[in-house]
Amino acid sequence: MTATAPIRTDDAEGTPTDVVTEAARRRTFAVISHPDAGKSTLTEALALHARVIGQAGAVHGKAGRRGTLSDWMDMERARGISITSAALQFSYRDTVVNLLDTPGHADFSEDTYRVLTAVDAAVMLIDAAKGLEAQTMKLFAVCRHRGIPVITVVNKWDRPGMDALALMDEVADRTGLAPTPLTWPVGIAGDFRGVLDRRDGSYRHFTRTAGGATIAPEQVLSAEEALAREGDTWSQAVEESELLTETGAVHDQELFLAHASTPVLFASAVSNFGVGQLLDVLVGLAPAPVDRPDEDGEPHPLDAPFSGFVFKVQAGMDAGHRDRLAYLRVCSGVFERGMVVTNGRTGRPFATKYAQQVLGRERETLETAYPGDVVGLVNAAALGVGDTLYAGDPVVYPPITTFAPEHFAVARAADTSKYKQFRKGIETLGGEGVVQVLVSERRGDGAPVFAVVGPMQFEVASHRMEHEFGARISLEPLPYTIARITDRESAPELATARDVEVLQRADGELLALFTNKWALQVLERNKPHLTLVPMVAAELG
Ligand SMILES: Nc1nc2c(ncn2[C@@H]2O[C@H](COP(=O)(O)OP(=O)(O)OP(=O)(O)O)[C@@H](O)[C@H]2O)c(=O)[nH]1
Ligand SMILES: [Mg+2]
Repeated sequence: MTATAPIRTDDAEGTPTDVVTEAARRRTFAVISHPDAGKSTLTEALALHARVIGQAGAVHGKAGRRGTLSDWMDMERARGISITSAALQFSYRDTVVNLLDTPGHADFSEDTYRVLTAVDAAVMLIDAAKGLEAQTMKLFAVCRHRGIPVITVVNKWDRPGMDALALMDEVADRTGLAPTPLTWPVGIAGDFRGVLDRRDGSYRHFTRTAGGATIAPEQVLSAEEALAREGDTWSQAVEESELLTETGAVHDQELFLAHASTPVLFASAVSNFGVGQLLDVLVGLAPAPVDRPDEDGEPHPLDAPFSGFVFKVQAGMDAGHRDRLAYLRVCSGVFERGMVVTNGRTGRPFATKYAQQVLGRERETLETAYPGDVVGLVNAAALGVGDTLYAGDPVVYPPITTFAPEHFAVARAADTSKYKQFRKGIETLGGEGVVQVLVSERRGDGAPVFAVVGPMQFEVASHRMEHEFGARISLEPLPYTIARITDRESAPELATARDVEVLQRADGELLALFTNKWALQVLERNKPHLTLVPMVAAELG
């Protein structure tokens, strides 16, 4: 697989082009949904359409295994699910696309949430047969909360599923967003022939390719030709589309950007149907980067000197090199490889010599980046999630929330002679946020506590400790279920209470753990002077 040609960023004279113009041709978005709706498949289909890769599907996985471009971790390939988000940058027509494929599983929702802090729009997938699933609903809520415009894609239309109009009703009733379909399916779910393009009334007929490995040929037909070809199936699509128009389900750019409506497209990611339309919609309708609010809510101008923030840290992408990649979202100015920037958290300089453009697991050197771009900074041991980097006047972007952990377990090295590897692994996984790592003097460094939103995070941490760091661990579950942020003043008194334990997280925050809500309520009632601040619950984001 070869990555895209380097993205042109300089004009003929070699001087940097206008940062505002460059920002205007960036589209930075996340693909989100309930597990299994087809995010990684769609990600690959988009890359295929943009001609970043030559073939989609089985080609990238080993025989008998499924593997997509963005699912690179061995555990992901083995299980067929995404565990960690992946970034892809490519150009399409005159647009630079920064796409982030996220994991759907609720246990990894912190990772998805981190990505949502770094994007300007989201593509929400709905499985045509399953409709709005639990995680989909939570993600719609997170997008509303953060004001992220959502483009909805009804996927898997090649399989039997729900009625298209019924699906639109469900979206309207349950998300509060008015669905405004841009395309409408010709053929019921399971008999996907093409789409009616509601913007010009034309028929886009798709043709299947072997295994969906290549772009599906698309034929554009007029309404008359479509009627002659598809008969009643076409007429039904037209009637339904007219019904939608009568009820006002028509795209309105302002309402979309204001998070009041969501454009809808119909697709089959696995057959590459409807994927070209989605790319065009992303280019045409998805918002470009705008001035990003800083910590105080003050918009920081796009054309200010370089600034950006780290929204994700990932190690272990390259078993041969054991490096650590920090994903930076550029918010203002021009990023140039080699520039020395300041890390706002530490005040220390950071040299950006090893900046890369990321394409799943593949990477290549990146020279210049503009607002909206996602830059991979290699061997960035000094960078943590949420750090702001800047070149000019100091700016601080809002911190990235960690979610309230609900499961806790003590980790111990299975083989005590591997203690060094154990320490290194724990530090790395904690830094990435794979698990939150809590320690206390009483327990000692050899027995850190893993705190997680969902138990699959334990599995990922164990797997990576063993395979990446060569330090197999045992995990002993603890009976706690609730965590609150506390402080140094309250800690001694909390430590004496029953069913409570205070531990320190790697970022210095003190967490009080409770076995149940009654233990917490009793303390809150009897000792109101104690600091016990709730953490963000996973469902609220
Ligand atoms: N029939 C059909 N199957 C699809 C389609 N898109 C994806 N799939 C299949 O659905 C399964 C899940 O696809 P993924 O792309 O891994 O789904 P995902 O949303 O990335 O899953 P997570 O990242 O684990 O949440 C795979 O077996 C895909 O081949 C589609 O359009 N039609
Ligand atoms: Mg996936």
